[in-house]
Amino acid sequence: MKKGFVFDLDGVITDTAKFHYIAWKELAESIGITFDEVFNETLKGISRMDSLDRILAHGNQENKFTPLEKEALAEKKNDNYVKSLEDLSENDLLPGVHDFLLKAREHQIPCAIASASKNAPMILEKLGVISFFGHIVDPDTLKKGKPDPEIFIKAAESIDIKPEDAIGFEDAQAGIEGIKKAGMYAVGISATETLIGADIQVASMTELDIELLVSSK
Ligand code: B16
Ligand code: MG
Repeated sequence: MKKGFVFDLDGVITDTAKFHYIAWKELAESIGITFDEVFNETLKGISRMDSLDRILAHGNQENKFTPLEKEALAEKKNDNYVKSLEDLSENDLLPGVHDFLLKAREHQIPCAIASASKNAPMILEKLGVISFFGHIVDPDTLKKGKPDPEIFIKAAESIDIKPEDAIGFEDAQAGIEGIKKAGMYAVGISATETLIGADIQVASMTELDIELLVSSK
């Protein structure tokens, strides 16, 4: 029997990837780096500074900026990103998410968030679902980002669940790898990509049966 749920945010609870894309594209193009949706896919689940490093390497500019200048670039991107989230509301929850969270509450299954996003608390507040989560891992407290399992282990422990008794929900390959390294059951959520290593994969949360899921080995 599984006893707790750990959710990624972007791509699982809501789709903020398109807003990240627009903000990174604007930043990249302002320093002469071309940026497309294919490259954007490689940034899913990757922290803000690691994303910037990947973008700079993609444009052969990895040694062009000092650490302070890089901080300023990341801040500029984040300011634009946060502005684009102004109208985010419960209408932006991905299909099946609200029902699934209600059922988890009915079954008294504790839930936590394991997102690389420092904006997670603000986003969950705007989506009207923050009260469903017992804990949101602060990415600033992590030594390593996904695919390291640290964020998933911390999330499970924060709701008093052993990783082997938890189910993790992820849309990104790096996240699935982290969940499996943490010793958890992995639910992959993607309609477009095959998530290697996921114990099951669905296109959206509407396909999930909570009773069946908690009884999985
Ligand atoms: P922020 P997740 C990740 O969210 C996004 O997928 C990734 O594109 C983003 O760079 C990262 O959060 C950091 O976000 O700039 O808001 O701190 O999928 O881990 O929920
Ligand atoms: Mg994600």
